[in-house]
Amino acid sequence: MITPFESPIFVTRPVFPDLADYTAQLTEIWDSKQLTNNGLQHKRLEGELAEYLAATHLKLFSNGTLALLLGLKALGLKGEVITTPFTFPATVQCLDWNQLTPVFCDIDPVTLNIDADKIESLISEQTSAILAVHVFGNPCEVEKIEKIADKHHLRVIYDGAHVFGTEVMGKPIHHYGDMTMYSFHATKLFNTVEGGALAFKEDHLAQKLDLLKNFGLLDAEQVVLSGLNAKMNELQAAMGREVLKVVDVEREKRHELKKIYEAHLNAIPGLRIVTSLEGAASSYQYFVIEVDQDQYGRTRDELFDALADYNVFPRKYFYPLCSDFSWYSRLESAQPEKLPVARKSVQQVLSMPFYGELSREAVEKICGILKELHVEKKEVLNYRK
Ligand code: T4K
Repeated sequence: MITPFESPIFVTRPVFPDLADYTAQLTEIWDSKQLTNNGLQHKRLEGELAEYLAATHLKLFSNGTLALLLGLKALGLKGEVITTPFTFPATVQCLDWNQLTPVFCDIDPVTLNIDADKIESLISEQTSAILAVHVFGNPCEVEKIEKIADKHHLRVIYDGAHVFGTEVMGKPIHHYGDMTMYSFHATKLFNTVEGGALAFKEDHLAQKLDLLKNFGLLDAEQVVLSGLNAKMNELQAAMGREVLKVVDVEREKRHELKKIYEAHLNAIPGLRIVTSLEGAASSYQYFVIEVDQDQYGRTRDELFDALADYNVFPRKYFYPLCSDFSWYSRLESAQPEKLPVARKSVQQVLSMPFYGELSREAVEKICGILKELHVEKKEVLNYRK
């Protein structure tokens, strides 16, 4: 048996900037006496990110969830929103908090993104938008979704929590749809510890979002709408400015690790690498496999448990399906038979350790472990007895 790792290997590790550089930013914050409420660091990061991502408008938030929640609010959506059951709970919880009803659409078996070909049949008179997720950093079929939305006069919002800096057909990914949310959580390729942003094109949304994230305060004496506190503070913004300096290096390191995983895993029966559609880019946010029990000889859950003995701790992103949340049990679109692909994938996915600090040797060893744990067909018969 391959010897277990000495220390635990997690699904990810945050990107840390140079400590001395961050400390220098902190000194500036200390001198300025401004800790939050649209200070200098906030203004600078907003500008730097808009430039880096080539966004017409970009607004910062205290986290990705509040960015999405308030983005949906700013668009004034009503009724039903077609979305995916295969996502982090935040996506659909943002609909709940806006009194919008999710209509769950099944997913594509290759990318695990919403299946664009199944959206149209779910549109009703109540539908106001499509909320799609670029799952694991692999882009949705943005052009197909745009055509459907144009035909039926629907808004399109992307949960782009996983697609920082990704392009589709030579354009920044937020070019597609009315609005894209980015998450800058510690576990994301680009982080501000906690944080998020909205990228959008319509000018009138800029002031609305500024108001929504700051209690609806127009000035010290006028409250013009019902908002929330969703502001990014100066320490977060300064962290982001330093992480932005190293994010390209991080992406390149992950690119190299992905190649190593691919080279080894393609030879192991029953492990499918979740990929982008032909020709589409990936953000290198997660490296995800699907475990086919018949060919691999173990279920995903058995593999997950076995990896723990080697001190390897992947994650079952995204398990459970959002459509299985108890409060959706009466929704027709949440019924298990309506979502066969999502239902199968949710039992098979495993997000493997994937972050720049992980060494080449560690990835090779993880692949060796995956090979060691593969059970040959004749062994499977004995194993299951
Ligand atoms: N939409 C989608 C599609 C999302 O995936 C997410 C968030 C959102 C929306 C919401 O965006 P935010 O509001 O979060 O900006 C993590 C993250 O908390 C969450 O941001 C992320 N998606 C989700 C996929 O993963 P957990 O509960 O799995 O995280 P946790 O704490 O178990 O961390 C995973 C591993 O990372 C740990 O085993 C060790 C490592 N880690 C983590 C942290 C926080 C570290 O080494 N250091 C750290 O500081 O949710």
